[in-house]
Amino acid sequence: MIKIWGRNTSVNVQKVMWTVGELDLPHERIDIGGPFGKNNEPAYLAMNPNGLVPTLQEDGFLLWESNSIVRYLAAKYGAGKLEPSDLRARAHANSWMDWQLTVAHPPLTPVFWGLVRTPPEKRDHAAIEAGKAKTIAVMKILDAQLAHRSSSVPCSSNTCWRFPSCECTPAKRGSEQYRQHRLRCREVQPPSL
Ligand SMILES: N[C@@H](CCC(=O)N[C@@H](CS)C(=O)NCC(=O)O)C(=O)O
Repeated sequence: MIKIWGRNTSVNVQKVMWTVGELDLPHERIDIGGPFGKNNEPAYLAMNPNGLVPTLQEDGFLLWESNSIVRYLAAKYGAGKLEPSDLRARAHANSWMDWQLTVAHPPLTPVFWGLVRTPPEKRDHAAIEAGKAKTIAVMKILDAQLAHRSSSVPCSSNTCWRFPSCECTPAKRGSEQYRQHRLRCREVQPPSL
């Protein structure tokens, strides 16, 4: 049985849970980190010396770094599907994953923490504005790249609600099929429609 250690409010845990959901893998997720704490206790540090979430545990095998976990699960359980068998297609997927972690995510952190997790009187507005400007610049890169390829996501995918550009029409989104998609997303609740 696969165990995922990490609170489901963590974006890095969420990407692993999304993968677990896509592959429909039996699993257990254990709340740790954030308000749950325990991630800096010796027992957890023995699994992940960084004291961060997520950590994957599968029998005696331990793995940390969210992208590495996603790649491991995709390779083991989604070869040729979630993990492209074409090496160049896989390399492109890997490059966007690395881009997300190293380019897109860092400037978003001060914006998210400043606006969502910090009370108004304690906000560092300069840091929020700088992060916002950088995030907009970075998202323009993504936008320009997506302009050159099909951005529609097949309606058969249980990921559809996560993509604003999904080919699902509002009518389809109200359908039983779409409701079933949403139900399959067990760990992360979809936004209200
Ligand atoms: N590069 C790491 C970053 C992991 C990370 O920064 N995790 C954050 C949550 S998103 C964390 O563990 N924060 C401490 C906590 O939750 O207590 C990864 O992708 O797994």
